[in-house]
Amino acid sequence: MMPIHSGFRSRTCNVDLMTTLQVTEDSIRKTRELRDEFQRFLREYEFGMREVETKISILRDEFTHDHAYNPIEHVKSRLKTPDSIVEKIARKGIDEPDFDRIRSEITDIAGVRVTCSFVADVYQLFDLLTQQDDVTVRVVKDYIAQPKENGYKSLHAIIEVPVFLSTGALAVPVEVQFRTIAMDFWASLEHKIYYKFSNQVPSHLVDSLTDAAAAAAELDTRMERLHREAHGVPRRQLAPPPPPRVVGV
Ligand code: 0O2
Repeated sequence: MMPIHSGFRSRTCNVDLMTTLQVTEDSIRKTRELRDEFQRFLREYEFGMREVETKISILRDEFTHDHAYNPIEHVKSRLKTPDSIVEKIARKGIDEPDFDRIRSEITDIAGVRVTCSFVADVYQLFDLLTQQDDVTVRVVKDYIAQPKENGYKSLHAIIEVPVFLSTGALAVPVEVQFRTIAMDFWASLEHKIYYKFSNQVPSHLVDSLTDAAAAAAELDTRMERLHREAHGVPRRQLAPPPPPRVVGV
């Protein structure tokens, strides 16, 4: 009796085990495929980011050699982390995200931040980059002309650049943020403060930050005036004053 019973039990176990193994192997294969697709997806953005970095660095080198002036203080690039992409998917309420949906709705997966010496440089670089033939401007948010309520200033542009892969050309969106050193200093401190207080910043600090933003703007104006006086740069040689730009063109 025992062996038959055991045999029966063991057959059942084998059937269960086979089913379990099949499911597991299948899910492992699917997970691998998803991982590979996600890596490919992120690589597109990395390539787009590199194209923009190259464009900026060419402009910087050309300025330095031909105009004996470097309007760029520093450039930083970053790819959004998978966690941060997932957070943004949730924040935007994207119910059933697939790669196409993420591509069309999350446009700041690749980001390049260009920190310039003066406000005039910010607009000049923006123009020099966005007027290039292979660059398509999708959205401009001019938080310099229209600062955010908390005092945040920067000129944001979502641009599309072509990336040439073995499979053909691909237009990749890259968010480029242009700002001055003073704006950058303020934004980075504000970011750290919000992080420290998990977004619940005491109101007196919020007020101080708003004051500091005004002080940073005043510093920008004074430094640019000083620079102009010291170098005898007449106004007309600098970039033309920025036209008011519509947020979310
Ligand atoms: P991280 O880590 O810098 O990437 P949208 O993308 O249009 O749906 P979003 O993301 O609000 O909406 O766009 P927006 O207004 O262009 O801002 C995007 C980025 O600008 C932020 O990226 C910050 O880098 C910066 N930014 C905007 N507002 C502020 C601000 O008040 N303070 C600081 N310090 N930075 C700001 P992420 O995705 O928040 O983060």
